[in-house]
Amino acid sequence: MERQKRAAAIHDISGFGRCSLTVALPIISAAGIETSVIPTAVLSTHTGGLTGYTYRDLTEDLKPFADHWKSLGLTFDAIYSGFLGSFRQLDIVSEIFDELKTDTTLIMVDPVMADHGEMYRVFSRNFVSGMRGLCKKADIITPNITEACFMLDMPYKKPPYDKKYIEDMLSGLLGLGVKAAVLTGVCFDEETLGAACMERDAGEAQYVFRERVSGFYHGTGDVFASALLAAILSGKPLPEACDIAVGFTADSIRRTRAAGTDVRFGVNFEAGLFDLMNKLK
Ligand code: PXL
Repeated sequence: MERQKRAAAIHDISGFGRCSLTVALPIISAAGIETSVIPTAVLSTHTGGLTGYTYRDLTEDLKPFADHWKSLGLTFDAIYSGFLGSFRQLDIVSEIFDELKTDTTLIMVDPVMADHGEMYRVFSRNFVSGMRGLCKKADIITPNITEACFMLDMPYKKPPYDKKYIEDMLSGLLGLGVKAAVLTGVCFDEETLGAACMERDAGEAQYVFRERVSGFYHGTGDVFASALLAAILSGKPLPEACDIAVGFTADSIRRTRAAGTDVRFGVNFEAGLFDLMNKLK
């Protein structure tokens, strides 16, 4: 039997609202990958449109978590970071990458901090340069268009986009030193939405689209990135992994829209896990 892969996910736990660890853990685990977690903060809900949430910052716990794992000799096939609970965590997570990675560990950074042209309320603009630094340590990064614009100092434009804008952005992201960049929220028309990826060694951009569903559904970036990592660790080449992740995310959004669920409650990815498992076999 093949050795079971092991990933570490470094995100917050938002108790309600399907994002970060409540998404990453089930999706990566469903792919048969052992998934360990380092929680960056514990909130009652995410911060996107819900108010009155509790917020327990776990900055002081991150390094002791990693030190303990190191003392146990644990190794990881991937370390995947997402929403960080404080500015200081940018440096701490960077140190954790150095501490826990081996020659074969894939480092994936989702630079969660902004969307639709604006920073998330909990982050200030000085978070951007720190996140750019963290991205430089990654093998693969998965920003949305807003995050990519902020990190590259490019002007944010409203969709639809043209190829030059997207490919300049992908080249700029590769210029940070990563092996691969995956850009989410890519669209060239009103009907479709998807992702674009570029690998340092392949050069050409690859695109994946699905039919667009109207509305801004919360947590879809985390659903996408988690499915992408699950597919990569299952041995899929990056363009195929992107296709699987875009399909999984689009299906989750479609289901949620059909049910009339509040967009802040996250998407029904749960009903798609069986399908995802079959695709990853
Ligand atoms: O889905 C990104 C995310 C993760 N975690 C928290 C968030 C957000 C986006 O708003 O607020 C706590």
